[in-house]
Amino acid sequence: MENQEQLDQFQAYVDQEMKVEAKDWMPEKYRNTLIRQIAQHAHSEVVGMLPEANWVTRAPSLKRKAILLAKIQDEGGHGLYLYSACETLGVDRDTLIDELHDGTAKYSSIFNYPTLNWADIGAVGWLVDGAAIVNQVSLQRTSYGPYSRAMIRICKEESFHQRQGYVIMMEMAKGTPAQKAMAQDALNRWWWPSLMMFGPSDKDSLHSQQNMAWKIKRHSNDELRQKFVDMTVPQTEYLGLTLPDPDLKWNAERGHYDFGEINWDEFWQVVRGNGKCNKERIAARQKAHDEGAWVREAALAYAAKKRNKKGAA
Ligand code: BYC
Repeated sequence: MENQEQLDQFQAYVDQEMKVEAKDWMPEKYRNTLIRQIAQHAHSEVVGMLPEANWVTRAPSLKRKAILLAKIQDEGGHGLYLYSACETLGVDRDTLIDELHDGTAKYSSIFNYPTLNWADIGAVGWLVDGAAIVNQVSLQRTSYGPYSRAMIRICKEESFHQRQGYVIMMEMAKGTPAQKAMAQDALNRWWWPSLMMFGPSDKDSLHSQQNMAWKIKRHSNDELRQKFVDMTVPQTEYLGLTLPDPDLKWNAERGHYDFGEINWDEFWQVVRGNGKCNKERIAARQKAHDEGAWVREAALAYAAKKRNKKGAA
């Protein structure tokens, strides 16, 4: 049973910027909210492989195909670090995967939008990985040690991902009028969903207040969203493209860009499973899991064989 003294001591510990480690005492609510967030993050990495995988066989050159493959492999690796970080909290990976497949666990709304053409791969790298970096740089300082260390490693790779997307956008935006139109169209479709990645506005965020007090989150959803907007506007201007928001304008008083209202109805619809690709994504993950059963069985059999050999020796 938790008592107030333990909770106060825990709060004082995180207030000193000390990292909480797997074997340390922690409030059950702290443990559970971390399992929820890290699992959602891990699921996002592996589901996030799907929209990009859609273009591996249709990449416009061998070089682009190799780069895209490397990026998608990185995402699988991120999923691995994050599932491992989550397991340190006492939950096993099979349970987490089951929760993804049965719809109990969430993953980022962004991956329920389709990648319709090659320009989308540029927009995803630039905007989706760009938004992910803004969120994850802040999570490098999260109070749970294993999550923080996973984030440090992941952020290094994400910078390359964002860059490869921006390079695709640069080539298309500076290419033929048809290529530029494709880049603009991709930007139009990915801009608002990218802003939704940061979660509901602060006033509607369920977990922010407690999670910021525990230093799991270091900045609020709206603060990070604003940071992303401010960073992306000059990048868009450099491309010669236009963000699809008539209300976007510099606010000298605030020192930030003002931007239009997000369609929260669309956000919640997608989060609740009614986006364009929710069903397709889960079906693809379930199929990959089923088809990978023999690999898991073979790995277990090999481990048992090694253990037996060691025992005999
Ligand atoms: N999508 O109280 P709130 C990548 C849910 S992968 C879906 O503000 P919190 C990449 C939220 O879970 C990067 N659901 O929550 C990979 C909660 O529901 P529950 C993924 C969302 O946790 C491959 C409810 O709404 N990054 O970059 O304080 C290729 C209320 O929200 C979303 C991460 O996962 C959403 N967008 O804050 C390319 C970052 N937003 O659980 C790229 C880690 C909110 O109560 N996660 N919800 O039923 C976080 O930083 C935080 O969890 C969030 C939300 C900022 C997302």
